Amino acid sequence: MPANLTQQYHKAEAAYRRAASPEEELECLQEMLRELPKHKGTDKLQAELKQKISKAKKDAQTAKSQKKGPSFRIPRQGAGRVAVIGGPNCGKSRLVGELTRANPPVAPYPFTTRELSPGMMPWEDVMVQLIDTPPITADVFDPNVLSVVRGADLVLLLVDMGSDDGIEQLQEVLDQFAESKTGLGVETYLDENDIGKAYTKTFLVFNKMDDAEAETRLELLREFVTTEFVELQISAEQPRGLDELKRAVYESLDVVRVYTKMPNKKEADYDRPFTVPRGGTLLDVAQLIHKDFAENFKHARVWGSEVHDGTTVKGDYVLHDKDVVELHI
Ligand SMILES: Nc1nc2c(ncn2[C@@H]2O[C@H](COP(=O)(O)OP(=O)(O)O)[C@@H](O)[C@H]2O)c(=O)[nH]1
Ligand SMILES: [Mg+2]
Repeated sequence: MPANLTQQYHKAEAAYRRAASPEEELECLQEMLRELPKHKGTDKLQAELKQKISKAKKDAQTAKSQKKGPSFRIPRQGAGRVAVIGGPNCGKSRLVGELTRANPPVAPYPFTTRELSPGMMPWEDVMVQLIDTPPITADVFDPNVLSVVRGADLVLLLVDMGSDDGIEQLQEVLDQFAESKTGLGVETYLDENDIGKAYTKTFLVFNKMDDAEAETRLELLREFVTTEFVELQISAEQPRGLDELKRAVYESLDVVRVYTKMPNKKEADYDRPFTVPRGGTLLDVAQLIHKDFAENFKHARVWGSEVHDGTTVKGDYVLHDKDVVELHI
């Protein structure tokens, strides 16, 4: 990695990884190129970016002429986005239904969920967006599922432990991703040796552990499939293990909560925290409130566990979980 990449560059790179269309990819790549410090040490990266830009331009042209565009446009909401994926009938819709207020159709036959359906999962005082997806098999792999996985902060890969087919179905899903430019990873990252390949952090979730033969199947599964993903055992139906799952999901997002307070008010707005990635600054929060707000922002006072109450700070102040901030413009 060349030295001194700006924060803007890293943001554009993260957005590039999530891009859902060639147009978005192009915008992000152009931003990355603008933000890249131009010197000998970045020659290689510059060349790579230019190569990707010309490819994205072509792709954007093709997409335009086919007039298809991405058919999935679910706005991001809440502290993060989680894709729930797996083979047919493994309980994806049931799980999303249990964890959110959404009501995706649940049925004892495969291929019920043809479209993507989002729902919001409450955890403590924040919300996390879950997206239910159509099943993946050796024959069927909806490109929309790929875009959702690519743009997600976390993937829950469900395995049907209530059926003898669960192991094979899991293998089929893993095989599909192995052949794709979108990968399932222990962490989220861009593959530096394979242009355009991006991995999204994945948890392996064994569902239907209430089934009498689930334990036996799990032992068998371990003989055939090895992954390094974090593993969780649940029953969406019973339900069992869902609190642990929710906590693990929230923690994996690695965000901090911030409560804002108006200068003229005594109490902060504790109902609706803003969330920013850990390491985020006051300016990031100001940006979330309003673009103008970030531009006109002068200073803030902070109350929290790591600072003296009411300390005056500038935009580069790094936030801690549950800080209360009073922004002044
Ligand atoms: N025993 C048991 N059945 C479940 C569980 N989760 C889902 N199911 C059942 O499995 C079937 C498929 O569920 P569904 O959510 O539609 O699967 P999807 O195709 O992955 O969305 C339904 O009959 C559910 O009631 C579970 O934890 N235990
Ligand atoms: Mg479904």
